[in-house]
Amino acid sequence: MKELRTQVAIIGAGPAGLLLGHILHLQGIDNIVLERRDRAYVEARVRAGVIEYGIAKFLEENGVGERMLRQGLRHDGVELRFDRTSYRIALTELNGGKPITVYGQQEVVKDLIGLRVGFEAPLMFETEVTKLDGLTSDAPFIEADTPEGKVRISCDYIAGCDGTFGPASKAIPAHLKKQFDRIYPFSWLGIIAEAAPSTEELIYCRHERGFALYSMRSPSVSRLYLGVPNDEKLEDWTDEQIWDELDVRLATEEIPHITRGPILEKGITTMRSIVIEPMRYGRLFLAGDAAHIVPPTGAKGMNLAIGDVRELSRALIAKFKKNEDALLDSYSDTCLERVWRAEEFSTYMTQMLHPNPTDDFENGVQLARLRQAVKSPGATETLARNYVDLNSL
Ligand code: RFL
Ligand code: PHB
Repeated sequence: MKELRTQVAIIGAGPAGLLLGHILHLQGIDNIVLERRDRAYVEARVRAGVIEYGIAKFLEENGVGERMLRQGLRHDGVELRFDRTSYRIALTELNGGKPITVYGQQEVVKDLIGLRVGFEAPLMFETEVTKLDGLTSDAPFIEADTPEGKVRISCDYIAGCDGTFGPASKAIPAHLKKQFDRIYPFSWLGIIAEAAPSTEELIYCRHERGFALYSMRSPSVSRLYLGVPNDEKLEDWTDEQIWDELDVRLATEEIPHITRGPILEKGITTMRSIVIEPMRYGRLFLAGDAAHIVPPTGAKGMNLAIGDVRELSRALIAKFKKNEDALLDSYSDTCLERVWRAEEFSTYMTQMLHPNPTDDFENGVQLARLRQAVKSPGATETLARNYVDLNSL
């Protein structure tokens, strides 16, 4: 078996793993990023779209903002729509001038991979980590399958940035780990279409037939979602049926029909919440989806992942540069406070926007919450602050 040595072994080349690797590299801390998929797959994976204010600033500070600043869309508000009426939440105005940025996660990933390849820093694709060991010793290691055969990497620390299904969180012994779970009875059917958005700002819509979200990626590309029951099959929807349903749920006098165009991608995402505690076991640190999942209604998943990396990079830099352990020791608690806050906000947004076909009491409560969100200045401000900058509050 081939043997390698590094200071930090990073599992996963999603936004969390790539950004952590990039920041450590800038500080001269050796690291290897291992990714089980190939580069084309990772760069094409369509996911998040909304970047919080403080998270966008953090990307800029670390030299990852150049294309985001040029091509990302600055948004100053979002719309909540229910009872066939639209209400604008003035995000920037309610946040001391802070906007959000709409910029696709796969673009962030492409930018990070471009930087890493440019620096010739180690990034191994098609390399699946199969074992993590020695986590409570001072000589942890991982083993991985690469296209050239097995490799063993010994290191000082391991960063588990390997998403929901990766091996890192499973390496924490069951009796030392708690997992908090919630699965929702609905999913999102999402499309990306080559169609000019009919709206300038995102629209979160509660319609009695189900949730709908109007988002976008550029002046010529729309990103749209429909809330559907969990047993819904993608094959049961023709493109025309998807557009028709979006029209029904999102139509208003101003936008009677959504601009249609060729659908480039479609998929179904189940809605779930997960928190794993703690986010550290010995020399293993979890970051991003490896430690927590939020339903996408609050647009928090990638932001939380980057928030974790902000903490973890600081902690590792303090350890390697000044031999200080304090930030590593507080990492899990510091992150979990922010994570639970994001879970709360994502639950709030999810619950009030997805009508319940079998419970009209629940529907009454949802509408009361939505009315409060748009009519009570305190509630509107809280929503705006959480939406724009939760990870930096
Ligand atoms: P990722 O992106 O899942 O990356 C983990 C990587 O680890 C690799 N991996 C392994 N590599 C080597 N060996 C192994 N054994 C491995 N096992 C796994 C995987 O191949 C993968 O490349 O996790 P990361 O970096 O923590 O990033 C998290 C985000 O991807 C996620 O939270 C967001 O996409 C969530 N999300 C949203 N977040 C936002 O902040 N704003 C949004 O607007 C937003 N919208 C969304 C979303 C997620 C969605 N889906 C599809 C779940 C909308 C949707 C529809
Ligand atoms: C997206 O643009 O993909 C998007 C936007 C807002 C969300 C979730 C996804 O809450």
